[in-house]
Amino acid sequence: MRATARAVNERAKPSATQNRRPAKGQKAAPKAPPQGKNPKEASRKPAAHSPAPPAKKAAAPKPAVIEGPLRSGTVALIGRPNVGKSTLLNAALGQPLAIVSPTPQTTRDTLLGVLHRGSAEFRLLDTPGLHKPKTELGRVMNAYAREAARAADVVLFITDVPQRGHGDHHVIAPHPGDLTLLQSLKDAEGAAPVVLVLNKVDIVRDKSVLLPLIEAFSKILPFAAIVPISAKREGEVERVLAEVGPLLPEGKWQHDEDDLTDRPTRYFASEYVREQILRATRLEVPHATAVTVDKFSEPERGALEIDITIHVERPGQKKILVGKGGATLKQIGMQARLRVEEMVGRKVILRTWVRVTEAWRQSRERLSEMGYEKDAGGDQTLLIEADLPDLSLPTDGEPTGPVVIAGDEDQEQ
Ligand SMILES: Nc1nc2c(ncn2[C@@H]2O[C@H](COP(=O)(O)OP(=O)(O)OP(=O)(O)O)[C@@H](O)[C@H]2O)c(=O)[nH]1
Ligand SMILES: [Mg+2]
Repeated sequence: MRATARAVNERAKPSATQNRRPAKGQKAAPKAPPQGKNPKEASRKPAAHSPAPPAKKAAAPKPAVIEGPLRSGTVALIGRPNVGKSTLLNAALGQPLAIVSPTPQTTRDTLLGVLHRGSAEFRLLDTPGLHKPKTELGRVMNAYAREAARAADVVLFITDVPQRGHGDHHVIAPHPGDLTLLQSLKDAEGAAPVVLVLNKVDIVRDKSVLLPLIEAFSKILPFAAIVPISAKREGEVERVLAEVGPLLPEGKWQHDEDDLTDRPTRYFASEYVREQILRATRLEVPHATAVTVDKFSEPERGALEIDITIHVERPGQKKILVGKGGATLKQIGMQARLRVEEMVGRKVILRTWVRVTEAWRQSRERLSEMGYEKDAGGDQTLLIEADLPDLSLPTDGEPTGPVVIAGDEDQEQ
């Protein structure tokens, strides 16, 4: 029996109420459908937050229909930084729970998102992008991802479709980092089935590159399925869920249909401040920033009060964050407050301070104080940190696993 998502996320145990979808106008959600009931109806959850509309609306596929016995399992979203793991999680949940940005290493720890489709309960675990770490923080982030992969019932390996060949290679080929990561998945004993998601197909002009790429990937590992999608196009994630659902172990659901995550509101308050910092600043500033919650008070009535410290490593970074006359910090605080208010459906008072905490990314002690614990150690041999190997591709072996081709490939954004 594998570890559950709750066990993976034990660092932040939620209260019973925090475990519920923290949304405005929350209604008692329908319970798990008895077997045989129309799974389409059962699977339609009202989204509390609407996802951002896609740049160009594609014909939305129907929600994935998973029939048969009740299933429930953990699905680890694994991959290099910036490939779209958090975007995929949000698309599946139908709301922007996880923070997303064009800056690699946006996600710093695991985030559970629960959803149900027909008879299947998916416990999706977003993880930090696996990378070659330069800091202790990077090592902790990798450990989270490795542990999530080790404990998962299904691994969703996500990659983005490269725009160009790597290095001297002019042909489009799997990213060298993917080769390393997939090889370690292959070497792991008793490993979970792996579904490959080729994300960002919307930015590929010449769709004819997709088939050779799929073929190259399928020689690396016997994937249960390979699904090219654009996580940004409405509904395309449903094809991924349709492939993953039947791979989940049979068993009773562990969550109600209205459960969304096991992280408490204070976690999202700090994440949404970090999200605004990612939007407002560039280069090393977002990477050198950590956000901690000093005070979180949730009175019966009135506003929720949150005091937040933003840690940076150098006085120059503090200056950038605060901005002229405090304008940048004010904007960050205001936008983050609106985001938390939308989530909790009540007024929020959010106060922010900026503090220089030198070299916090290299200090185990500081990281632990900030909630980044390397307790997720697990099997260190699985998914070793992604050293970039040479570009030689395995040439033997036949393609394996079903290949699901995007239905509307001709639609460009
Ligand atoms: N064009 C396009 N962009 C995408 C797609 N999916 C994600 N992105 C963009 O890619 C960037 C990275 O997305 P994230 O979801 O933050 O990626 P991630 O894998 O979670 O990144 P880390 O948390 O850093 O590991 C963001 O700017 C997204 O908007 C897609 O299907 N198409
Ligand atoms: Mg992410």
